[in-house]
Amino acid sequence: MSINRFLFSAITLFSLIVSTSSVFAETHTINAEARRFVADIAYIQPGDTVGWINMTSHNTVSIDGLIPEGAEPWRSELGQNLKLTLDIEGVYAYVCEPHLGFGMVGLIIVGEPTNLEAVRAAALELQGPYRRILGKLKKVQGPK
Ligand SMILES: [Cu+2]
Repeated sequence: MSINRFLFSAITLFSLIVSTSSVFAETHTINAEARRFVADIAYIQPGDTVGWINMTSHNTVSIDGLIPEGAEPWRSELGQNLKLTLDIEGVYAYVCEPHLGFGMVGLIIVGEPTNLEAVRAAALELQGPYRRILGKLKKVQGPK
């Protein structure tokens, strides 16, 4: 086998592995526009990735008790364009700490919002500007 032919086979095999493993996973962009996230409610599927962009002067911080059980909490650095892959189904609530007072909060719904009632109950306990999350939660329809 010539070296070219070997390389061709190796590349073909590699492409096949890469394409089959990512065939269903998508990346969804959340744009930090002025003092809001667009989309403020992102609907994605388990295994998809969310990527926050234009995060200069912003951050994204998940809220304890307002993400599905077993999911990893997150906290980005100020100005960091964070990418996260979310595998566990449910509702995830997060805020931008510097602009929380402006209502810069967001939700990510992975698959069905199976934990919506638990998240709503936990959100009722929040204080001050964190309660802006309640308004967003009202826009989410319960699981089918
Ligand atoms: Cu912000």
